[in-house]
Amino acid sequence: MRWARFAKEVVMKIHDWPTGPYPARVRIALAEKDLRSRVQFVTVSLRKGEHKKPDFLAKNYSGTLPVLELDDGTFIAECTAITEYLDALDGAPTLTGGTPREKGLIHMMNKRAELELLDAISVYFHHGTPGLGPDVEVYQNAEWGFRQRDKALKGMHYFDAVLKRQKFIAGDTFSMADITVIGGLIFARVVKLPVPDECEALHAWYARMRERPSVREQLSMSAPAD
Ligand code: GTS
Repeated sequence: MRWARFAKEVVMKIHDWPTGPYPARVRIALAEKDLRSRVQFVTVSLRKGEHKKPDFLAKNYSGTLPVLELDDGTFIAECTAITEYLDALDGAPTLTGGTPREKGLIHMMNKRAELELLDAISVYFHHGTPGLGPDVEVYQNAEWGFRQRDKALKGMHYFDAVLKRQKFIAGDTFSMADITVIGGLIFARVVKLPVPDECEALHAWYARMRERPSVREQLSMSAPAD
């Protein structure tokens, strides 16, 4: 496909915070797709609140990382959207599904991984802990934060049950949904919310995930190994 060949030559920029759990999702996807060498990373300091400054908000209205910048000046935010873009680049998607059924299931489980785990832990981090510090966290609601922490714990049990009946989060192949749960467990470690011991299938799956070079490399940056 001509467009795919063209896309392969383009160097992309990704604005991110190298050790962040959401940026980890895109970095793992890049490694899985062998696209790292095509990306220039631009660090945006979360601790200094650079992601809430007008310069950055002009790139991503939501003020979150990561953001993909294409060479025509297009900005694509949201990990799911960025992963879709990367996965479509070579015309041979491996992370977001090939058939309509795979795509449907992967998107459903990916959204569940965000709602029930990763986003819940993120809210806990920003509301139930000091988060990024008083200069950046201008509004905090601890009660909301703790409710989201409890939701994430329930989410861990849910994904444990899923993994008792199938090998990967969205079925029998590794996908974007696995990467999102990995992001959730990276964040869980940051906020010291361990996966309960009884979630044996989730523990076993994560041990397998950590053997993947893409995940191993990211974990060596994000957090000390378990
Ligand atoms: N829905 C967004 C996505 O999927 O891209 C969420 C992105 C997100 O929350 N990113 C974090 C962020 O910008 C980065 S990190 O915490 O994982 O490093 N957080 C800063 C903030 O103030 O929300």
